[in-house]
Amino acid sequence: MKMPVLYSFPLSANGYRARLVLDFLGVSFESRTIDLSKGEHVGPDFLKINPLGQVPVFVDGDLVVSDSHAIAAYVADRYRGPAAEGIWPSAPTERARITKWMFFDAVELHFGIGIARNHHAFGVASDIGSAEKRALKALSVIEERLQTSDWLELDRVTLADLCCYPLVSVADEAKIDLSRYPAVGQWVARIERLSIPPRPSLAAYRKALQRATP
Ligand SMILES: N[C@@H](CCC(=O)N[C@@H](CS)C(=O)NCC(=O)O)C(=O)O
Repeated sequence: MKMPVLYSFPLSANGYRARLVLDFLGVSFESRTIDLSKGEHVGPDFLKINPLGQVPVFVDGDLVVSDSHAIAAYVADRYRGPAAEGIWPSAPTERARITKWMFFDAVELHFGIGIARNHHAFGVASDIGSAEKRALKALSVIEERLQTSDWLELDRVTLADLCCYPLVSVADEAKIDLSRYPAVGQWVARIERLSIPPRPSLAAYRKALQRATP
């Protein structure tokens, strides 16, 4: 059977989300880099895979899944076992509680922290005031939730946490100070104690590029 392929870019928080879930579940996959800085995401070959020109994309046989949240849900259904049941339980009520946070990430954290990070770290022009306002509001909601619970839903780590963590983890690159959100900081540390790949980091990426340049 052919190994599934994840198309991604090391600095992409969305790509990281897909990789995080795949690694958490111990799924073997081939990793292919689409270099956004070189415009490979809008090249004809990649546009055939995702006409939106975005990473990540997960290709499993004939199936092509774009969007990190869709990939997370798919792999947790496809590679069923105790770990997948833990992070993505079958009960509709539990799924609804988790899905709510996956959409919260895709909308509130993306248009808040994600846009602010693109602005500050990658120089993408945007309405930074409105992105920052949205980011702070979303972090306040997470902070309030985590004041009475270790995890966003249920009594353990789930896709709710694994999907919201990537953008929260790069808040520094969005020039957002997490020290104002102590419960969020403790939750980040709790997730980082799990066996997960390191978060995307512009500084680490630049260092790696320097090392690779003769
Ligand atoms: N909702 C999508 C968003 C994907 C996305 O915005 N990917 C960015 C990289 S982090 C991208 O490919 N941007 C290139 C572009 O939109 O031109 C997801 O969760 O995967």
